[in-house]
Amino acid sequence: MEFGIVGLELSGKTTLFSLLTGHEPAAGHGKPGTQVGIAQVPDPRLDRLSALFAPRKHTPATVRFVDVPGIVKGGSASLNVPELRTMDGLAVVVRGFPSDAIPHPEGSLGPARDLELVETELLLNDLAVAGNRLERLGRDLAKRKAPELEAERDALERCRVALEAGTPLRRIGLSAEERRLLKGFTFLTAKPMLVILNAGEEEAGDLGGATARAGLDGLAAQPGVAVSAVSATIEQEIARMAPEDQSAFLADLGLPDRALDRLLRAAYALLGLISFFTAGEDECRAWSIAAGTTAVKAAGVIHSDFERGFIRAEVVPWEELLDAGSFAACRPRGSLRLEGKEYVVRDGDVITFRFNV
Ligand SMILES: Nc1nc2c(ncn2[C@@H]2O[C@H](COP(=O)(O)OP(=O)(O)OP(=O)(O)O)[C@@H](O)[C@H]2O)c(=O)[nH]1
Ligand SMILES: [Mg+2]
Repeated sequence: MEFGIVGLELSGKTTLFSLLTGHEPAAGHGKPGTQVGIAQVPDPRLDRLSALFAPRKHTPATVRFVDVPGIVKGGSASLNVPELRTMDGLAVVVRGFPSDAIPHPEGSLGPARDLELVETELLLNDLAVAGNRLERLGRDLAKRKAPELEAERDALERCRVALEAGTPLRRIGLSAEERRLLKGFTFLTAKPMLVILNAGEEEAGDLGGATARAGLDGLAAQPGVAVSAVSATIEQEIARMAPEDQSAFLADLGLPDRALDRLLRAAYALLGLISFFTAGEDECRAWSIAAGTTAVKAAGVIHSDFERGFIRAEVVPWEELLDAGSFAACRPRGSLRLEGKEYVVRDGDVITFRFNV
């Protein structure tokens, strides 16, 4: 899974990126302003499985984050970052922390206004992409009629009308066919959006209240939108501490959990992702799949051979495996099930795939 971190200038994007990935960007390193980092997805279930199997390898799921330069109002070109286009979702950071030392590009705090500014720039960027393509399609269609091109034009036209009315594409309910036709354009407003309020330290103990006061809590009702909150600087300080010290500081600030746990949980829910595990003495590993994925497709996430030569899946829910203490002990209890290709994998399943190639 990949998320692009976007937002107005000085909203705390890079601070949040470092907090999530542990990657502290060095000045002048790589492309100016664009940073890529990997977050390991915390999962206590995987930790418990590793405690049981003591495997040679412990492999959490990962999420890739890309941190890009701030969006400048009226400059939707600042969104022309190739890395952003392939992302599964966008994390939009809006500033909620007061500070006299750090200027706000709009001159004052206004999280809801800032989000609207970001949304406008996303809309304008998509509109430019749709407009360019429609123009070229118009020229091509004048020369020769082609049903595939006409279908593409109709889908793009529908997008343009929505975008001009200020409606992000994630809200217009694109059909599967329209999605197929539009896939190559990687529209930014079609991507799921995780809005992250970056609240001040004094609000860290009441992030839910901060989100409501900022006028952002209603957003989560929109399709493809989720809302979360952090207090980036202070939470980054906590993230840098030794794990055994973190909970005392979290409790002290009134934070319910670590920012990493909170944000990745929100991101998984937004994208409709669940986790299954493979476990043994060799490796305990978490895999992310879309909810509703069948066993044969889940096998393919591990290796295409697993999918091609799929015979069956041996499935046990993680708690039952831990209760039993080993796969062998699951058998007499009847908790290890044999499932076929069409079995729909559940969150927390531990799966051993049998295959033949
Ligand atoms: N007080 C306070 N300061 C913060 C917080 N988050 C970020 N900052 C500060 O705000 C400044 C900008 O933070 P960055 O993380 O660099 O913001 P950015 O959005 O990446 O900025 P650009 O990439 O320049 O657009 C830094 O001095 C941070 O230390 C916060 O939660 N509280
Ligand atoms: Mg930055």
